Amino acid sequence: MRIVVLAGGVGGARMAEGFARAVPPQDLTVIVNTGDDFEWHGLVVCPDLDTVMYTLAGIANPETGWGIRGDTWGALEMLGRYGGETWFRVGDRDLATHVYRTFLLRQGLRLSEVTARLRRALRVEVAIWPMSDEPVRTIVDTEEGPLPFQDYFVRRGCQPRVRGFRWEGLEGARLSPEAQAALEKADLVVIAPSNPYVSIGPILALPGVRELLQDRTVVAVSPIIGGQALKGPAAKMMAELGEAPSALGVARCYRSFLDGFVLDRADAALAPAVEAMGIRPLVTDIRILDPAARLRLAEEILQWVAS
Ligand code: FO1
Repeated sequence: MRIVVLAGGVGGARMAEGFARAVPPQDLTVIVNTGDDFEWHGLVVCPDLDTVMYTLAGIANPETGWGIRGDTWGALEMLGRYGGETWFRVGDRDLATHVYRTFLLRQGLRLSEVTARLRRALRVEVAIWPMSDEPVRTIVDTEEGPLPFQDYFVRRGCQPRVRGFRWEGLEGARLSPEAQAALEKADLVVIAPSNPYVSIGPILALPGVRELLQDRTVVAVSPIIGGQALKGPAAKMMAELGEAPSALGVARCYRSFLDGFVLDRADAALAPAVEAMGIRPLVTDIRILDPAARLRLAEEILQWVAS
């Protein structure tokens, strides 16, 4: 069975790791959001791609979910001494990823090719593809005006109230050819427990993706439990956009193409409403903080889809 996981950052990486433990590497492809990407002191940083890659390579920082375990901060300290901005914390080893990625991109390689080189060097056998080779940048429209995603997320700590989202570069962007091929061949597409607006939203906004998903078996895992996001600002964003922050609201975002929806036991009471949308619910434990839980959830989803 060929599985494609659509992923954002930490939640996406955790779900991808569960499937990476459950199936042979050639059966799994992870398509990753690049709307969070930005230029940092002249370097191309792709936080979600790196979070997925470091997690599958077994070198992710377990405390933050992003960055590299045991990384040091010498370069960042030095940048600060020069008066450079240091609110986005790049560790010394992580820095090498951005240096080498930028170097390869400047040589003319596509982001997909660069990503394949990096993950293979880290002995990651699972294919990880950026959603697009063209830059797409999430802009968060807030009550204080438009903010580039990392400015909103890291520098402002998600404080400004959200009014909506836009994607710069979307007009000229398309699904990367590798991601497109994987989706076309997929027997099962799993939408990871990632933020539906800023992690999965950019992937779905690319031309043709929603149409492709309508022809496939698609299940999504809720990033919300009991009205609270597993990680990050998803629940806060939903509330500010006038949507009740709940797993049901997430299912609604995907309803036009969704076949199944995985929600937590704490939200079991929402299952009938999911079913009423014509979507099969699976109620289980969706907290996947450790590798064993990630594998267990992936296996449960596979058994459920097969049944
Ligand atoms: N998130 C933070 O909250 N603070 C940081 O300083 C930070 C640095 C960082 C460096 C590299 C990287 O790959 C990710 C980093 N992140 C940081 C996480 C990142 O902003 C978010 O995980 C995603 O963009 C949201 O999915």
